[in-house]
Amino acid sequence: MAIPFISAQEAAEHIKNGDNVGFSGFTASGTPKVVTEALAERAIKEHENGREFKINMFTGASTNDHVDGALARANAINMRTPYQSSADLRKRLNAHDAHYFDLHLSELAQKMRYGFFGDLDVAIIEAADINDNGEIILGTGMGISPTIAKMAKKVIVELNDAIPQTIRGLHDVYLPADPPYRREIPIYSASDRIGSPILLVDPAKIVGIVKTSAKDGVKGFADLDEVTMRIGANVCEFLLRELRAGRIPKTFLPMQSGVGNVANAVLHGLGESAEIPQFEMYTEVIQDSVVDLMLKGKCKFASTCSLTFSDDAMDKVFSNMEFFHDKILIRPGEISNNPEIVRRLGLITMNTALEADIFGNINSTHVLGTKMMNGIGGSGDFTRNAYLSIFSCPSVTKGGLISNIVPMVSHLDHSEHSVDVLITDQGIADLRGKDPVQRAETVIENCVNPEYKQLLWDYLKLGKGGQTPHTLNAALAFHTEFAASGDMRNTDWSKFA
Ligand code: 0RQ
Repeated sequence: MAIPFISAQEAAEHIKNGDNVGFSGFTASGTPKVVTEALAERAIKEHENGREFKINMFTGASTNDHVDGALARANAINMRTPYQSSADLRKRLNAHDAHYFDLHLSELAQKMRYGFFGDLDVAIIEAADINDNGEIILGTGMGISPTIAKMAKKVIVELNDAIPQTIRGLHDVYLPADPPYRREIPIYSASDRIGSPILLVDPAKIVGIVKTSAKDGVKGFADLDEVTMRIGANVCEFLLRELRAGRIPKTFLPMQSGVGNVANAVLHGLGESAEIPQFEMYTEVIQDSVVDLMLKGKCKFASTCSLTFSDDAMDKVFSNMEFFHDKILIRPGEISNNPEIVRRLGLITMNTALEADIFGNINSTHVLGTKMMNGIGGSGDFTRNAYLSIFSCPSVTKGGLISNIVPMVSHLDHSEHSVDVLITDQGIADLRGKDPVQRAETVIENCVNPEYKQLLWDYLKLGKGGQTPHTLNAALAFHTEFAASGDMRNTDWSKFA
């Protein structure tokens, strides 16, 4: 029987208050765009009529404004996991209007299959194509799609004709068996294909197809500023140093890079360096810079969970698929970020910190210790298992009122045990093989902004010994000082002596 075409409003009627709902995609790429807008309108009407209407949301990573933005504004989210970057949702979860729990992106799909979060009522999946046998060609991001397609009682498909049909063949849909039957995931190099280009969904579960033409709407990048360029240059310098010393093989190793301007600057810098050989990427997101690196012949291959490209870069790729089709694979998040593969392939990982402490611990998620920014994303999946893990951040933020290097992080995402190198606009701190005091000396000397150097040397001197010589009542003084006077530079250690 043919799968019916339905309106976004009809599709939204299939979702009930309290339902667990799974979403395709990863970042704005491959994420649904119209059913959630209809759902948000419905939630607003229900609330106006005095009825409760909130859903529990499971996504690949962050989404787009049609999903997190619209549903947050409608106050239609009871629970949300695992990563988000919406200003409206951020407000809701920091106010506990929405219950948010953060976890490593590679873990969500398997934890859903293990039954940790209950049944999945509905999956909303964006497709570039679908037939009546339930064979789906996914959009530009895969996320948790294979798992939600399997688990959901009902599936709604958003068929998006803005996705070029030339995307066919880029996906590698694969579901690992669950313990005790799991075997090794047979990826031995970044370009190994292990699954199918098609996602198969039981057609009996598909309640309807909703048509859309909305683009992913990924924004392009701001021009690189001086701080970002200096961080990028420092990361490149460090990698070259490692290559020359033979600690990175001459053939190089696959790279993972996070999202944002710094990641973009680093990749740009690698592209400019004649000494860096051709390399591959095994990562969760590829951005515009990777398209240029491929065209230049610098990046040979990218395994990813999404194509987080601006419209221009997307057009460049999809109008030249003869060139790109054997250079990109889009995988599920649990494979793109899989710790087993990260360790096996020996990835060089590059992620961004909100703040780092002098001992090498990293806070990637909580602004000033309490307010959630985005979530841990895939940074932990990669960092913990890397061949070489690098964190970078600007040395200061808010014009110097905040030092991003502090005595003790106000929230811990990546511990000292997982961080090999810290890089800021000021320089490079290689933390490998150093004890905590040696690490602190290296970080203060090389990474801290001159306006905060003396303050941090003085903090180190306050310590009365121990493996990690913290002064516990002073360890968060930068943060309490910022809360009191709005400027961490006013911190006065004499209060703690
Ligand atoms: O505030 O928005 O008011 O200007 O935080 O800071 O410098 O613009 O940083 O956009 O590169 O994001 C860690 C959040 C960095 C991101 C994080 C303020 C600062 C600004 C943002 P404004 P920037 P970026 C791959 C891997 C975790 C997940 C991850 C992230 C705002 O990289 O979410 O790595 N990482 N995933 O002013 C108070 C500090 C601050 C601070 C910055 N120390 N204290 N505020 N800010 N430092 C991607 C995926 O997993 C999908």
